[in-house]
Amino acid sequence: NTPVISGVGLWTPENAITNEELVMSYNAYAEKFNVEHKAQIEAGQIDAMPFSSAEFIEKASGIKQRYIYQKEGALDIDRMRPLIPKRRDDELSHQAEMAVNAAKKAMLQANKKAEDIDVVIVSCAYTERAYPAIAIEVQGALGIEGFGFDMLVACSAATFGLHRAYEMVKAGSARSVLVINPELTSPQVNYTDRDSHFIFGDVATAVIIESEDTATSSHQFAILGTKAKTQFSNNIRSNFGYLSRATDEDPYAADRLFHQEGRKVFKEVCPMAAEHIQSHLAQHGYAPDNVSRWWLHQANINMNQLIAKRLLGRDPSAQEAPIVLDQYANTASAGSIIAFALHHEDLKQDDIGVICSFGAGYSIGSLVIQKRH
Ligand code: CO8
Repeated sequence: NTPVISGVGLWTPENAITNEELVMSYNAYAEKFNVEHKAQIEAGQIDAMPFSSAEFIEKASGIKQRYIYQKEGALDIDRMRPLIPKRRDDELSHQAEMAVNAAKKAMLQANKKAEDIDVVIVSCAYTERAYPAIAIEVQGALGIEGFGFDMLVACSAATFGLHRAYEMVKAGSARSVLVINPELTSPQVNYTDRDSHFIFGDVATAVIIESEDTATSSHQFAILGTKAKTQFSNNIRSNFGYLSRATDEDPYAADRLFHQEGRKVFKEVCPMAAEHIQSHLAQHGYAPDNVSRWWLHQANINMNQLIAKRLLGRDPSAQEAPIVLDQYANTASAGSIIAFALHHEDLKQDDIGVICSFGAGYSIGSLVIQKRH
């Protein structure tokens, strides 16, 4: 009863922001701040805001642009956050809409109808409300019986969601599981922070996992095994949460948004991820050289190259370890699934691949998969 990935869906927002547009907006904001606070800056009471640069962003991260669910507001220097219209309780929520868009594509690719699916997992870095679960709203919108639930595991939400789906199918408790990652990150980006304003983009991905006995799609990957690891770290953090109404904090304070110690993350996560992947492959009797494709978490191009180099002892080719960061930026947990969605059809029967996330938590999640046909 081997669980297989039988369909993947990628929904990309219509709007994109290039590095140049982003930097123009940030620099105008910084300049305005510096003019307005000239006296305090000159008196040494506060620091002047430094300027950002498109060249730095591309070199440090590999990002050229990012997609955004709602562009309005994000580049407005009097706002610096997207303006997303509030929806009524009787309308489909924003994240559920993103999720449904990706889910329909995955279902189509897997030849699955609503009645074939038993479970919906919505797994991402943030959900727009606590309850009812976005997954249950999506389940209702798609007309799926059975049950749904939400999971939050930051960067590893997608892989950890796939792990749960694998277990349910393997145990025979579900026929097909739909795992969706509606990553609406832009409301959590601090567009006034030079170090992080460029990192994230919005996207939704979806994957169908089912038993090999029922799978009929043209591209199927058997899941040979899953492996997860977490280790607590404050180096990537958001203090946004429901307690803030009681703690009387400024709802716009910088610590309520995504913030990180990027250098520490880089140094600590790269060796952890390489070691994790190596030991996961070894559990299945494989070495990194046996792997035809690496669908790695997409946080930073230098990170991916370093991890792949540690594993292979050489630079990976663009085909071996595809990068989608240039177009999509970091999309929290969805990055490795975007890479998989765009770069899996050319693999040959029996080729081995690794899907692996790494990041906030810290959390690492991997799947060793093998092309069936
Ligand atoms: N423009 C120009 N200069 C800049 C800019 C900029 N935009 N930003 C920083 N600089 C400057 C710095 O101030 C510094 O100057 P100085 O040397 O004078 O101090 C210099 O450039 C170098 O800065 P850094 O040392 O910070 O630069 P790095 O080369 O280390 O690159 C990165 C910075 C890109 C952040 C890099 O450290 C990195 O990618 N680290 C790992 C990041 C990572 O993996 N993060 C995980 C993200 S978490 C995640 O994936 C999901 C979380 C949940 C979702 C959240 C959704 C909102």
